[in-house]
Amino acid sequence: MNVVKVVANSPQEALEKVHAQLGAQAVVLNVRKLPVNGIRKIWTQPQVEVMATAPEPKADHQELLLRLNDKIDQLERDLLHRPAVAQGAHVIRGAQPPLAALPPKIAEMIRGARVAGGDGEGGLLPSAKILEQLGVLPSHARWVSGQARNFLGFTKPRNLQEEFTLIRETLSDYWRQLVRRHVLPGNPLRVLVGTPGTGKTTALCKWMTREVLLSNRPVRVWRLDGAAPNLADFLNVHCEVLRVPVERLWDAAEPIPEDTLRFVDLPGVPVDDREGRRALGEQLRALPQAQVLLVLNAAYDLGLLLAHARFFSGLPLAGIVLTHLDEESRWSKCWNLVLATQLPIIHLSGGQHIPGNFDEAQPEALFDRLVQAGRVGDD
Ligand SMILES: Nc1nc2c(ncn2[C@@H]2O[C@H](COP(=O)(O)OP(=O)(O)OP(=O)(O)O)[C@@H](O)[C@H]2O)c(=O)[nH]1
Ligand SMILES: [Mg+2]
Repeated sequence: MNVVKVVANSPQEALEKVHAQLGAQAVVLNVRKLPVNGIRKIWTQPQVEVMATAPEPKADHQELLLRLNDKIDQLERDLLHRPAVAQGAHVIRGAQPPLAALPPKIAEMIRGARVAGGDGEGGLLPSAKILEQLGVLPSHARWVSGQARNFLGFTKPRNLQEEFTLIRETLSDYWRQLVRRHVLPGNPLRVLVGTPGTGKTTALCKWMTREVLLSNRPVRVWRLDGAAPNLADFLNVHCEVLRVPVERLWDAAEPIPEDTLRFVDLPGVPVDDREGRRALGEQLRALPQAQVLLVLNAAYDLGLLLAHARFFSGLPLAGIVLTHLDEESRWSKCWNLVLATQLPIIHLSGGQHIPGNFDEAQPEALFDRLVQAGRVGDD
C-alpha cells in the first residue's frame, strides 16, 4: 500500500493536497493535529497531518475465493513435495553439516590475512578479519574474535578451517542463547509488528498456511486495527480458504483452547510516528502473553534496518522475521542485525507467493551462506 503523508495548515488544505497526489478517490487513513511546542504556541496555528492512500482496486471476493480454492491443492503439493533447497531460493532450510571446504574466494582472503600477519596473540583472529571483509561490522568481528578465544576453553585452532568452525560454533551458540533469553512459556500469541509494507501480513499468511496444511494445527487470527485501520482484506480471504476463523476485535473474555496457534495482524507504524508507536505499545499491553516479532524487509540498507529496530526497541520484542530474502543476498546483514539488536531471527521469508519460502532461521546455515557467498564489503 502506498501511504502518503501530508502536512498542511488546515484540514481543507490537507485534503486538497491529498487529492492532488492520489486523486479524488483517495482513502484517508488518519488525521491528527501536530503539536506546537514552546512559545511558538502563541502565534502558530497547529498544523494537520493526514495519512492517505490510493483506493485498493476492488477485488471480486467470490472470484478470488474460487481461484484460491483451486490453488489450495497446489499449496499442499508445494508444501509437501518441495525440494530441500529450491532452485534459486535464497531462504535456507535447516542446518547443513559444517563447512566441508572453504570457497576459493575465502581461500584468497585467507592468504591475504596471512600476509597481513593477522593472528597476533590476543589480536583479531584471521577468520574474524575475513568475516569483516564479508560485511560483518568491525565491532562485531572484534567481539566474535574475543568470544571465540573464550569459547569452551579455547585451544588454538590448527588451521583456518578449524578456526572458521570455532567461529561458526561461537556465533551459533550466541544465537541460541538469544533464543533462550526471549522464549516464552506455553503457546503464546504471535504478534507481528513493523513499519508499513514490510510483509507482516504476507509472513503471517505463509506461517498460518504451513501450520494448517502441514501440521494440521488449529489456528485463529485477529486482524486488528491500530492507530491506522488494518486494510489487509487478503488476510480474510486466506483465512476463509483455510477455514481459519478471523476476528476484527480482541475479546479478552473469550476462552481459546491451549493447542490453538493464535496470530495477531496489525497495521504498520511509520518510523517517525511516535504517537502510533505509543498506541501500539498500549495495544500490546492489553493482549495476554505475546511473542512480539519485528518484521523487517531484508532488502533495506543495514542502517535503515537498525533505525527501524531502534524505533521499536521499547516494545517487548522477542525476535525478528526477515522478509524479502528473494531480493537480498547480503547475508552479513543477518549477522549484523542479530549482533546489533541482540534479537534472534526466528523466520526467513522470501517472495510474495503464499506459502512460498518461509522457514525457521538456523544460525549454522546462515553462517555457511555468508561464507559460501564470499561477497566482499557488502554492507
Ligand atoms: N518480493 C517480495 N515481496 C513481498 C514479500 N513479502 C511481502 N511482499 C509484498 O509486499 C507488499 C506488502 O506486503 P504486506 O504483507 O501487505 O505488508 P504489511 O507489512 O502487512 O503491510 P501493512 O499492514 O500495510 O503495514 C505486498 O505487495 C506483498 O506481496 C517478500 O518476501 N518478497
Ligand atoms: Mg498488513
